[in-house]
Amino acid sequence: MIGLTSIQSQAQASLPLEAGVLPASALCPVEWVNQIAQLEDNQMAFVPVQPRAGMPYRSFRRPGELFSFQTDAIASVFLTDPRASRATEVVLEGLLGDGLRLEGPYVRVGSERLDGPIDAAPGKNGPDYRFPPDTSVALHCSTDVSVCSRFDAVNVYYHVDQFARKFWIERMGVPIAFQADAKVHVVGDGAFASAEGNVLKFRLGDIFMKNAALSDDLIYHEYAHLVAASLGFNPNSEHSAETRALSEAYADYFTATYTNDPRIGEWVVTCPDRQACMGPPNDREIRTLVLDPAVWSWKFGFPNPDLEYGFCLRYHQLDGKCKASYNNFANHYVWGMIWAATLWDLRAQLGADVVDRLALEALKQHTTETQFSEATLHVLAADTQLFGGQHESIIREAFWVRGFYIPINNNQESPFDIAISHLEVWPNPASNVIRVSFESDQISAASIQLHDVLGRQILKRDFPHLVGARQTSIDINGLPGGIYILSVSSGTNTVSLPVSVIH
Ligand SMILES: [Ca+2]
Ligand SMILES: [Zn+2]
Repeated sequence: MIGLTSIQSQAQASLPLEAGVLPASALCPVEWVNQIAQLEDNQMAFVPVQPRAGMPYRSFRRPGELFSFQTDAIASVFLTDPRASRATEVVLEGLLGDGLRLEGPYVRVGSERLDGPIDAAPGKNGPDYRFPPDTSVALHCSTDVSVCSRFDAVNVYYHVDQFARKFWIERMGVPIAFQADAKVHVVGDGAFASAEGNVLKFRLGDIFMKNAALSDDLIYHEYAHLVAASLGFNPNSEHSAETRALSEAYADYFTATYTNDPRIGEWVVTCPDRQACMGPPNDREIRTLVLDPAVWSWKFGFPNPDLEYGFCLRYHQLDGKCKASYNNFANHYVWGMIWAATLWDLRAQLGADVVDRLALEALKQHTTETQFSEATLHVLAADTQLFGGQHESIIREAFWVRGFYIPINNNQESPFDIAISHLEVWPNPASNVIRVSFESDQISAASIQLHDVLGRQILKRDFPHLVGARQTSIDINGLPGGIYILSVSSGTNTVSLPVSVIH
């Protein structure tokens, strides 16, 4: 099984809508069809091969080493997406060899329909990639190869190459030591990346999306996943939803900061005609990083269970029914939107020059086990490392606004690193009494504190010097209902859990 990360969804609720009324249940997608594609020829990554025309070069060998010369080519691309501009003539720098194939140091691109599974796309009569754009429905390419546009692979090449050079290498100082292997004209909606073989696939579009090869932000999002993986952060479907949410969030954040636009997929998203179906307006992008913090909040571990984004209401011709769906409702996407929105909030306050570096440094500290609580500490650690901690209070405030609690360690009497483990709080939610247990690995003093969501200390209880397991009960009858943060401190460590009080 190959880990996939993608902007892709097909959620279809098929409930008939009566008399113009949209029942609440119609908004709940009943089906999540996520493509788990088996990618071909993965073993090639481990088999050293002699270079030949059209051979996919893998990350173990720098493509530049295989050719003694490179060639610039002329090309026609959309600088952003088809909505904003007409196609523009650009130079593709440093195609490998004589530039007869769409292959350079950072990416090679081919059409799955026109070039097959291996070859990169050819130019026309030499290093000339000026093909006419085709923005009509691309899906027909899946059945009629004569309508597949040569423009699409060139467009993907240009955006990956520019993002690698201008953003990752020049701006962020990230060395790119792999060549992405991109394919266009893949059947379905959306796009995906797999760090296995550094594969990118861009689909033709179907019900909810147009041709992903023409969407600059989808291209950047998927490529950002490969860069994150090359830096050691590559969660897949076996890892927790929080960790995968972080992965989606950084792919969206780096896309948004590079394009200076918080909307992801605003050109590529689509929704069939709704005819007489009545309901709220469709969302105009797949995701966005400008989100109401009252709704798009982690809520200290209790986010709204029905977070959704990317609404589409359509009339289904064959069924004669109105169908409602969302592009995002899986936890790793909607929770990722909360994290990405927090970074975007911070960018508005501190500027992209600061927050891009904070995000990159925090990402480098993440692992496939990282949860939000640890990830917030990574952002603070990044600030300490890069900026001497000068943005700490603004960072704490931004996370607080989005419902992330970052523990403050004010237990300074013991400078020792005391490991606190097995912190458990039950029942949770609680109405009369909460029970707390934890363990420490050394003889040490410890304290329990309870804070409300405004950061006010409600209760502090000190424990004498002990080692091992400790347990206590806290009477919460007098506390108003809501979310509280319970923290245990010992030595220089503090661990926290959210507690929900319900009366
Ligand atoms: Ca955008
Ligand atoms: Zn993704």
